[in-house]
Amino acid sequence: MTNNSLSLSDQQRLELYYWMVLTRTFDERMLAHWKQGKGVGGTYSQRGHEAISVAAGYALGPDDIVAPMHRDLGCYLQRGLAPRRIFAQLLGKETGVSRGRDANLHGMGDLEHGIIGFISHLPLSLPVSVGVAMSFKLRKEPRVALTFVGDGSSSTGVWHESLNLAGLYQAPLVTIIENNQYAYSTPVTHQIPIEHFADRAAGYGMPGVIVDGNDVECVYAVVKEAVERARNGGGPTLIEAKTMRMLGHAIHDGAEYVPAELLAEWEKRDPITLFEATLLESGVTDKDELDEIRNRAAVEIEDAIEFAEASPLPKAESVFDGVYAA
Ligand SMILES: Cc1ncc(C[n+]2csc(CCOP(=O)(O)OP(=O)(O)O)c2C)c(N)n1
Ligand SMILES: [Mg+2]
Repeated sequence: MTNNSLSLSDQQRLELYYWMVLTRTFDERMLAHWKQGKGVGGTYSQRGHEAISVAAGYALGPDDIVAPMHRDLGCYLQRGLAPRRIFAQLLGKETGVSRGRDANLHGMGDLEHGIIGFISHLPLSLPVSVGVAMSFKLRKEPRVALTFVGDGSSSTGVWHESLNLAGLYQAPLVTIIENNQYAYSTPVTHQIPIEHFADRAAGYGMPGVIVDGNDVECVYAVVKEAVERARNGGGPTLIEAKTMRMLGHAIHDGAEYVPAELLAEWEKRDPITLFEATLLESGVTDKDELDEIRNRAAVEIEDAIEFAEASPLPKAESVFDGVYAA
């Protein structure tokens, strides 16, 4: 595992903490909402993925483009999508990101924030991101495309074809495999004949880096280094961030197939708890300030829920708005 030296200021570390807590709070309130029968679309918990999605977004420059997936709520938030718009999206409201066309993270993108809408058919955000990266290269723009895939989606043919092209053309691309040990009910040990997904990178002529996906500062350092290499003409990087999916595939899935001991082991390595300990031990902050940040996040998410609930559904006559081919 890579353990790069830290290059973040105390202020930046507190910002990372805020985004992680905001993501966790959103996630917990979203699950509670669905358990009360008030949810609409599919609901994928991000629990355990906060360090990866927040730190990766944080490592990008303002003009870079990111294509998050269904475990990357932290990246959407960190890149500037307001919690109000995301909660409204999940309730299928007119004020949601896709204006009520989908009550899901699927399709949730906003190019004003440099976010490509999530393509549900996994891992189709990857070939699109390779294309975006190649457009930057051909136009000689110092910009980078970053995308995420799950461990399971990285075993499809299109994943391999895309990485091959990215390596061949030296695309300014950073792609992160969020290895959360499961693809729905299939454990990684039943999926690939090698131990590390990152070892596949050699076959595509790019560096493959393994990082502890529950250590936000390590994720930041590794992604930042890859982003700057890509920006400076050094080509693509494959990063494997090891973590654990702490709940089922989606809210309907109780994940009884995941051994309780495995979850208990990973629970001890919760990314937010770990980071809190680091922040306190290194004297960056104190308990009062962490409480204040958590309260701020809670207020923001309650506001988002109130806003989303009070928002209207889209009007039936608007159904063809935005449809440009028939
Ligand atoms: C081509 C395709 N097949 C099946 C699905 C249904 N599906 C959505 S997520 C998922 C599991 C993906 O596992 P992984 O890539 O490990 O991501 P994780 O959910 O664990 O983050 C499946 C089978 C899909 N979206 N696209
Ligand atoms: Mg997975």
